Amino acid sequence: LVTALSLITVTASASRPPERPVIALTDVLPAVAEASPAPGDGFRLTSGTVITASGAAAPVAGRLAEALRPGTGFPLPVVADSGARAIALVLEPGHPDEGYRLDIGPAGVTLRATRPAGLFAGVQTLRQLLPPEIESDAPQRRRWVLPAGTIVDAPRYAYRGAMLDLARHFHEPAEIRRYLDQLSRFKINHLHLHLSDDQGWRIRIDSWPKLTEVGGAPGTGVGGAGGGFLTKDDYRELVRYAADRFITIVPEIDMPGHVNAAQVAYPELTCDGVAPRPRTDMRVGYSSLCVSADVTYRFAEDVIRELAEMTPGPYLHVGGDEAMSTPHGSYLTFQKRVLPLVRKYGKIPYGWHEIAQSPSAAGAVIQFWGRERNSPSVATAVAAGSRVVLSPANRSYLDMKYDMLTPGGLAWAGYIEVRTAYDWDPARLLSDVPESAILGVEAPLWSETLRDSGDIDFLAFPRLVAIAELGWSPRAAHDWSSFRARLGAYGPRWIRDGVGFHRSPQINWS
Ligand code: TNX
Repeated sequence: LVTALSLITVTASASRPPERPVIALTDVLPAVAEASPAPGDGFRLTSGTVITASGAAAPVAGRLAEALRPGTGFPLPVVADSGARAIALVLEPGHPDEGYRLDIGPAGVTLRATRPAGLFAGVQTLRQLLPPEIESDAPQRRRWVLPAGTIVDAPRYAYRGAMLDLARHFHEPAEIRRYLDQLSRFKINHLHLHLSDDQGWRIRIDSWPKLTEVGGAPGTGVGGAGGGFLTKDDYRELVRYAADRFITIVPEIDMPGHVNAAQVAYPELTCDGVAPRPRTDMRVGYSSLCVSADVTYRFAEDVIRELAEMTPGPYLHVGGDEAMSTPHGSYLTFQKRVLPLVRKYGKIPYGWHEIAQSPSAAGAVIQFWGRERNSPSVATAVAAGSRVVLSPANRSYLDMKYDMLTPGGLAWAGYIEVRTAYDWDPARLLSDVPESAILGVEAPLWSETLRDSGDIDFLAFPRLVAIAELGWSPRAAHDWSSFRARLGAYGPRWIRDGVGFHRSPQINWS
């Protein structure tokens, strides 16, 4: 009888094609920390596959199902438990923060993490292990097979960010949601919104209503095109949308420079009380709040309080860059009063690296945008307990042109082709700052030349992925030829997803 049964099994398995995956376990962006492929069949998704999850894992399972249903046409119900062939999402202790373990075999898939954020990261990996047609919005007739084996993965840095400048050109909530969707694919977990600058003010502040009535009016922004601002409801909705994708919104109000739009709306924010003219050019460094005036600190406190009230995330960014019209002593006076206000409203102060010149920046997060290999003021702040987010302009600025021929973008920090964005080590950028003080990396996208999502796509992709890999993957995984191959293979996903990425000549796009 035993022999007869095994004969039947052999015949049955010989009559169906092997479940051969088309993607290897390591073909993931950003690179996974550890992958152990297993010989034999992978897991085949069918119309009978179910996703199991309970409690806090259920919403993440819902996101997975939403991602896989359109391309497969399968129902993929999310259920509490089942004996059926399943993709199981399990929350359990013992995994690192945001880390996960993914086991794939012919009988099923198990994704384990300690927190829902870890499951979500694992879901992004799982999506990339299916063929690119999975990105289609209509059912594709093909086999859907995941490669067999185990992935154990966790981020190198806690902070992996992107920044979008809404001030120079406003971007509608729908465009921001679209960017959030793309960012979440690559395990980016912070979106920094640059909400005010010389050309415009983009977030409603109830106690200073003219900020948006004037500073967000039509015609505000570079070139005088567009205009607009986020209402408080828009902002809260974006915070929620981002949180569903395990992304924290970091709001920035830039002070004491970059304030021309605020001063046009409220001339009392200048020292002579005279309103400056609205600005639609791209110059920087000419505006400053009046450091000796009390109204300046009422303004700063009101803005910080209202922003803190609608921001659940831990950080509040107060700019501080390029204050070329604020004398050094005044700059220090200003930061001494303003940085503690961020703490007063329960947030961790965050600013561009110029704030490190102020002793009040102790314990703040410092965003380094320079190029130097050492920065004495940043090192001093680090010694006083500050942590650093790295955004070197000549590596991570997504608004820099790729090369001489790039339409749009700027070039003051140099051209940044994909390899330039990829080939650096966050642990070694600042020789006088220990790696333990590096909170992570961020890729800023300033919007002087950006009008719409097409412009965002073209400058952000593929370079954003290079920064995402530097932030997520262990240094041992850093490898240009591997990155280049994985990026080339990702092209068809972006095409299906309608993302107009730069076809970098450094990459063989498949
Ligand atoms: C510098 S870097 C700026 C921004 C500009 C950007 C353009 C930094 C903190 N400030 O005001 O938009 O260059 O690349």
